[in-house]
Amino acid sequence: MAEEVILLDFWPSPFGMRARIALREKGVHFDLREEEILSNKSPLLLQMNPIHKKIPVLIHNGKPVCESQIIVQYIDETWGPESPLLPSDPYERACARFWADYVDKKILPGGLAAWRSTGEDQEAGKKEFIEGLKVMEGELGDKAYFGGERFGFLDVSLIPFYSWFYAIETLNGCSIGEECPKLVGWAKRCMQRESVAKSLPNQHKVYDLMSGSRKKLQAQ
Ligand SMILES: N[C@@H](CCC(=O)N[C@@H](CS)C(=O)NCC(=O)O)C(=O)O
Repeated sequence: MAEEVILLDFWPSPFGMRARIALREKGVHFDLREEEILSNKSPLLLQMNPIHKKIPVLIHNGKPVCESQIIVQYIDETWGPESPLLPSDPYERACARFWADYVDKKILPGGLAAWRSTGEDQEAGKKEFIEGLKVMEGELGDKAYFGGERFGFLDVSLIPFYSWFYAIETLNGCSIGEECPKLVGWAKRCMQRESVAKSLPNQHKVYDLMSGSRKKLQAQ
């Protein structure tokens, strides 16, 4: 029986991008279903993720897997063992998971505050976002990818935020390229992969969305 793989998604979501990249890295054919996440969640989404009611949800032969980092690990364990995303060494695997968690705890909230807040909170958000990226740049060092020569789990976790860079820079008057040149070099390297290039939206489209929703929030 043919496998059925459905991804409930929303185009600007960095979490959705992780799942898209991982599926494409593994060469899995999937049915991408765009959700109207802000205004009209589908009955399928509510049924498949009744706890959080959020995308992404991967539905594999009718069974849902939720939460982007868990989805990427599920994809890694289910398909393409010859091209693993997570390292085989348990300690290196633990480190990759630690840093992916750091991305969600530091870079995500910083980026959200730099996007949605104003005044001091916006400035603090921008600082947190850039500080987090600098820490990640230190972790990258001189390697091609976070795991060394191979594109892997931590690259998948962080690269979606590259699609936010132009918007964060424009809304906050900063240059991430000047602050983190090696990290931007890494991001450009990742963008040469088809899996990544196909999964990240255009940075100007993300800017339009962010600046539009920012104006709406400020008008409230
Ligand atoms: N921790 C979740 C976060 C997922 C998430 O926040 N998804 C957003 C879209 S970017 C969503 O579905 N929001 C709908 C809502 O909050 O109601 C993950 O890693 O998958």
